[in-house]
Amino acid sequence: MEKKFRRTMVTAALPYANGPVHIGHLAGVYVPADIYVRYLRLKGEDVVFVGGSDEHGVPITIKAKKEGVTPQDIVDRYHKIIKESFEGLGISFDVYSRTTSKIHAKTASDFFKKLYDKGEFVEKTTMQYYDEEAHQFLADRYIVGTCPHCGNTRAYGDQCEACGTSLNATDLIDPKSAITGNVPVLRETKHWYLPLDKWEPRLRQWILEEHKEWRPNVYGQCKSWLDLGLQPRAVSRDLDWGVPVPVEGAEGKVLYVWFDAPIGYISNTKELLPDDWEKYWKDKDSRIVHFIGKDNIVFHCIIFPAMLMAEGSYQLPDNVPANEFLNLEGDKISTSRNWAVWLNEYLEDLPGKQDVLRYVLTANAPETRDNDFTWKDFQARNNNELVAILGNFVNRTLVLTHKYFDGIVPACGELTDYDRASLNEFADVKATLEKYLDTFRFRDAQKEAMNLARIGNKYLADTEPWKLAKTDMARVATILNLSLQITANLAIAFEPFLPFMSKKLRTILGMHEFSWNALGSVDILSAGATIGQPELLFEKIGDEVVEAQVKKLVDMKRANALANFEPKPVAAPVAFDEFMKMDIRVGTVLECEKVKKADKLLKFRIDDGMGGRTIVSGIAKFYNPEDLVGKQVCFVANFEPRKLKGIESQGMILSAENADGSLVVIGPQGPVVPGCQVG
Ligand code: B3M
Ligand code: ZN
Repeated sequence: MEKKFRRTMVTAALPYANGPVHIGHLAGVYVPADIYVRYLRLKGEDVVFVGGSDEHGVPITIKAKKEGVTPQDIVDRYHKIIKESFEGLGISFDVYSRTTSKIHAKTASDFFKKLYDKGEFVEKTTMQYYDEEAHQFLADRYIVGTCPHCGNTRAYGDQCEACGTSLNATDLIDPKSAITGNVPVLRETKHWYLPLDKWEPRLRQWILEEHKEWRPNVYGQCKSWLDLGLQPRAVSRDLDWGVPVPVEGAEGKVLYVWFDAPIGYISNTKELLPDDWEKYWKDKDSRIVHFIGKDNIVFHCIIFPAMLMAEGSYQLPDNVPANEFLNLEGDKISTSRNWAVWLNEYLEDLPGKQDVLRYVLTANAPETRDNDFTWKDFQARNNNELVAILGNFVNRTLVLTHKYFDGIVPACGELTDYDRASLNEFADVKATLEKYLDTFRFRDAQKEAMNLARIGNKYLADTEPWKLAKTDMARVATILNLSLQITANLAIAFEPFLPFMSKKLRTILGMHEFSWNALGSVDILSAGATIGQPELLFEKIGDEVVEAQVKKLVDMKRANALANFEPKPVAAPVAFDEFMKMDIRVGTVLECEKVKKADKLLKFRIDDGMGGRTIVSGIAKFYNPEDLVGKQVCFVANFEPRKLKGIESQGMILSAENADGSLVVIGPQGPVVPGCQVG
């Protein structure tokens, strides 16, 4: 299957500049892309890694409106944060630019113009929603309404986030303008459409026949899109933020963000290589690889390729290794609910721990299915793998070299059978790593690199050089020479994954030059060379660190829920008589305790002024039982008794459900004699 390519263009999805990037983006796109690029560079291949911020589109203008600033202010703010945080994590873009750059406006505009001049677009006048108060058409997210598929009342004009269906604004039930809340009217407007149907046969052949090696999730999604049949897609919008449509009579219209964004890859390459960019995109012996998340598959595998086919002079991507999603603590990552670990905050909260995050995200990479990030697992992987295996082996080797040989690489003597067997175990590490990396299996590749450290650890534990030091220094020299060679192998093998650790280790080992080709060999370090002072590569992470992170998450989610609360619609009316059937009383809590084997339930003994009663209530998650003793509560006194976990509950304690789902017990504002009625 391998064709021989002379150069590789690697792109990573352009993040929207309307918020920082989070661990979901990193695990899905940027960490794998960076591993791949570092690997190719180490092999000495010609590779260019292109990224940038996606600064157009409706969400950015909505955010700007909300904050009372311009869209440019928003993208300036987040472009800076995103760019700096990528640098902080060692994501080694050759260029990280933005779609508001001049060069991009020209590239995207020229691209459109070329297709326009070739007659590749279909012009259509259709009815679209218009807000008469805001005097504008309501593109994409400017329309909200009820999803016709799942009933979500907050679906957008382009997509329902609850069920994932992509929508047309006119599909929505009960559409409203996101700007004014008004019911929009329909007005005529003209747009340009790319007839995807025209390219369908070629796309089918190219993907379904010629790229069977693509990941099953990518291939499968493409197949289902193609099997549904492709329709013409509008590539312009009525909006004042974006690249203007370069056609007479198109005032007030811009290119659709998904038309200009992928062209951003090309613009950014031009910015980096003004004279040389074309060969990366157009030569037959160049290869293009797009790293993206699964929600971007259709754009990169169908729409952008159709644009490139229509343009005519570009190569199509060779592979699109899209990942599935990463969840966080068992819950879907969500920017709007603030359920995310933001990269910029991580770098501030856990300074110097870039490689730990990279390691954990790769170990849990959602390559074949959605995966979960938890802080407990983060801690365990750091403490049990990075510290206990990799750090421990390297540290022991360096410390022993200093102790017995004053930090000079000792000469290797004759090898024993055991030495040979150990060396054999990692003889094919290079081939194995390449097999995985070439096929975008980064989890397996990282595991293989860690295996090398395991072999080293076992070798030291089995040979016990510290016991031989008094009797057989020649043997100690051989053991440490081999251990140092394994350490040097680790510095190379881990460079794509843990570049900060690798650099530190190479500095200590004095490996000023190093290459992928040396992997697997045991003469990387020469006898007599000086080794620097040992430094710990990784430190243990304590419970308090991860607990603080979990607390931060929960607090953010809560604050967000409280701030965005919308009351439920009021229930159907009830008559006074009906209401009066309910006998609500005030009581004083005499005792309160947890119910065994039921994590939600508390058992109350209540002074109800009538001899007392027992009530079981599902509020255990929100209260410490002892804090409620002595408090007055309201309860329904004529609620039919029922058994909960074998306890008869004689009533129901009233509580309010807060916006975050927590329950707050209701009681009188001043002291009331137990047994008095509420009404
Ligand atoms: N900005 C969508 C996203 O961040 C979009 C990617 C563009 S890649 C050309 O999911
Ligand atoms: Zn829906």
